[in-house]
Amino acid sequence: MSQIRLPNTTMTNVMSAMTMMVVLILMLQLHEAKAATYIVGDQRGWTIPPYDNYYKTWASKHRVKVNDILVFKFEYGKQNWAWVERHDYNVCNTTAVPVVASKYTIVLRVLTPTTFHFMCSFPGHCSRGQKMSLTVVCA
Ligand SMILES: [Cu+2]
Repeated sequence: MSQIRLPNTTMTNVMSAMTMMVVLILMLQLHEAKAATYIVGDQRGWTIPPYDNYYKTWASKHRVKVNDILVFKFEYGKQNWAWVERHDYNVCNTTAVPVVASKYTIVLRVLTPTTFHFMCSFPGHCSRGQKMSLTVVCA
């Protein structure tokens, strides 16, 4: 039986290279596992909530990070979704909102660690609590 004997230094290099690969793969998997998907409002989705602070409470219970995904689910024609400026959010100004979507589901991947302001721009919905300020933190 023949045996191939690697010099100790080469063996050490091979071993450390293998170890590094394993570490890199683990890091990639951890990174992948860190990205989470959230359904805003949970089973209730995006709608006029039962009480004013419903979405504020929801936002405070979730630590949304960069690269996470937010899903806004709502009934077409009954709600919509708008990404607005803070002052419009604060006073529920439903005119001149910059982004409005009226599809059934909005899926967003948040890429910036900042505070977002969302609302429904249907008259009266924002003032009844269908609004959410969400601070996204670094991954
Ligand atoms: Cu609405």
